[in-house]
Amino acid sequence: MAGKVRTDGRAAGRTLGIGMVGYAFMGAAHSQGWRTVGRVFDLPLRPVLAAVCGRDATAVRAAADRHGWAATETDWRDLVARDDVDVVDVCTPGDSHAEIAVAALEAGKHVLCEKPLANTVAEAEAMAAAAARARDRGQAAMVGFNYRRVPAMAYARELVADGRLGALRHVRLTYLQDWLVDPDFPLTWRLEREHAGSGALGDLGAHIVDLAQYLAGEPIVGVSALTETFVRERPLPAGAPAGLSASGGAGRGTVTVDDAALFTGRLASGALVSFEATRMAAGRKNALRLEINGARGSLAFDLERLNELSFYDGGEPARSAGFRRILVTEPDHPYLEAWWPPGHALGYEHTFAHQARDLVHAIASGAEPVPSFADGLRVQRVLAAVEESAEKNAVYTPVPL
Ligand code: SOE
Repeated sequence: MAGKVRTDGRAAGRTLGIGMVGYAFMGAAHSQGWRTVGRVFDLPLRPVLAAVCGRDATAVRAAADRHGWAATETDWRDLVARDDVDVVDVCTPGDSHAEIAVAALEAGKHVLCEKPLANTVAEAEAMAAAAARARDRGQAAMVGFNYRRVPAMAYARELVADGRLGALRHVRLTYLQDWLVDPDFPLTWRLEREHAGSGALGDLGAHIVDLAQYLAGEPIVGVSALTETFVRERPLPAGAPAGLSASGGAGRGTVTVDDAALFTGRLASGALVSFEATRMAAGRKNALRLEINGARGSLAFDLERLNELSFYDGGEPARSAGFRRILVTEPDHPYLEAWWPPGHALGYEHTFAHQARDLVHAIASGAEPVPSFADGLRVQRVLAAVEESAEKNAVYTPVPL
C-alpha cells in the first residue's frame, strides 16, 4: 500500500535524512536545492534537512533557522554519527573534504562532496577508494560539479553523444571572475594553499576541466600550462590572529595560490582543448563560456545566459546555415519536465536541485551517481598535471589515466 498521504497531498514514502557540513555560499546553495527538489520532482525518497554542522554554535543555529535545517551540530563527527542522517553533504573548504567524506562513507552514509573533490591527488585517490568500498555496500558518492546540471549542458552532452557535431576537433572553455581584482580583498581561505589546495585552478578550473571531459565523453590525456599570482600579498581578514604576518607587511599575508591558470591539452581522441581560469578578469562576474567545434558542427554556451545554447549544424545548406539559439526550456529538455512552461527561464540555483534529484534517484536505484568520486579523481589528476607543467614553464605533461 502507498505511504500515508501527507497534508501536502504527497504520498509519504521513505525519507532521506540529509546532514550538511558547512553553511557558507555552497551550504546556502545546497540548502536551496535540498529544500526545493522534493517539491518539484517526483522522487522515490523524500529528502529532509535533518542537521547542519558548523564550529560556531550561534552562527550555525542562525544558518539552520535561515536555511530550514531541523538540528545543528558543532562537530562533523557528531553529524556523521546521527541516526537521522543518511546522506552527508560536504560543503567545507577543500582541506577537510577527504577526512569528512571518508569517515562518512565508512560510517555507512551516502556522500555528496563539493568540488574540487580534494586538495591533492593523494586525498582524491583515498576518497575514490573509500567510495569504491562503500559502493559494494550499496552506498552512493557524488562530487558536486553542478554545471553539468544546467539543462543546456546536459542537452549539449546529448548532442555530442548523438554525433550531431561529428568527430571533435576543439573544446575551448574559459571561466572568468573578477572578485580578486581589488588588491585589498583580504587573504581569505580561498587564497591559502593549505585550505584551498590551489586558487583559480581548483576553484574555477575544476569546473571547466570536468565539463570538457563530460561533454566530450573522453579524458584529457596531457596539458601544457602557465599559472600566475598577480597580487602576492593581501590584508589579513578581520579577526585574524593579531600580529600574524606571513610576509613583510604587518597585518598582511602571503597569497600562496594562483590567481589565474592558462592551459592547453589533448583529449584521448586527439582533439585539442584549451582552458582559462581567472579571478582577475575585471567586469566578468561568473563568465563560464565554451565552444566545441566538430567535423559536422559546433556548440557555444555562456553561463551568464544559461538557458541558451548556440548550435551550428554543418549539415544545413550553406545558404541557410548559421549558429542558431536554442532556448533550452522545452519540457523534453533535461530536467525541464518539472519546472515551468517553455520560455520561463531557470537559474544558477536550479542546478543544485537537479544535482539533489540525480543523487536521490541514484541512491534509490543503487546506481553509481555521476559525477562519481572516480570522475572527481580524474579532474584532480588534470589539475595536478597543470601545476606540474606550470612549474616546468609549460612543458607538455601527461595526465595519468
Ligand atoms: C567562487 O569562485 C565560486 O563560488 C566557486 O567556488 C563555485 O564553484 C562557482 O560555481 C561560483 O564561484
